[in-house]
Amino acid sequence: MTKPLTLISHTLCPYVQRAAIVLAEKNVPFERIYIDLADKPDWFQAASPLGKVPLLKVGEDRFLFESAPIVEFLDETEPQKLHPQDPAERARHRAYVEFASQILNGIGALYNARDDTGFQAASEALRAKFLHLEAKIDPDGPFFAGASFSLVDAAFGPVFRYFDVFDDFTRLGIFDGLEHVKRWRRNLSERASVIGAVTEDYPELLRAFLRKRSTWISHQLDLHERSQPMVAAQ
Ligand SMILES: N[C@@H](CCC(=O)N[C@@H](CS)C(=O)NCC(=O)O)C(=O)O
Repeated sequence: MTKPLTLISHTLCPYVQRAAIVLAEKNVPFERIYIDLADKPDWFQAASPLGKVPLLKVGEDRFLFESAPIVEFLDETEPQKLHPQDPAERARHRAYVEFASQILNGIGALYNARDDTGFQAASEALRAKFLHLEAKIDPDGPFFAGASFSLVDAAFGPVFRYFDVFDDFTRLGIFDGLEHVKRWRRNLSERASVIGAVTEDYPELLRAFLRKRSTWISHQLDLHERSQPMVAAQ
């Protein structure tokens, strides 16, 4: 019997989520190992040339690294293609997966901004990217390119998940008036593969990560939490 694939993960990593979503979309059984990126185990250092998750273990001592080649490998080897047939359209989808990575960098800029000015600048830069997407998403949905879930959708599920947590304690307005993007966001958030790509405590883990940053967003979170009535101990 062949051993199942193993996804080497971190609880918050959006790139790991891409691989988990693709595995779930294709109904591929897999194991998941979580590592502490602040204390990387020796075997991980040896297997990951860039020291990053995700890794996909595909055989004895055989690891794939970088989310893009990992999801492309899964698309090539498992049935139910998530990339389009047409080469030009496939190239366009690859470019939008990269676009999602650039948005993740923008989200990093947002949560690392030290003051309101930096925060607003990061927020506006993100809005400009979503404005672009508003004109590119299939207007009939439900997904990026219409009826079929694609690797672009797998890359954007984890992007929107950040905003689900941010929206609980701050008002960003990034998606105001972007009706196609809002509908796409909602559809992805309801997709089983996207929901199952993280553990149930993801929102609390992300808030804990934000609290530790001492940046503008941590300040917003702190203000929000102080304004909440104390939950009585059970
Ligand atoms: N380009 C990489 C990015 C992966 C990445 O940035 N992973 C982060 C966690 S989300 C990581 O492992 N960071 C550990 C480190 O840089 O030490 C990919 O697409 O897989």
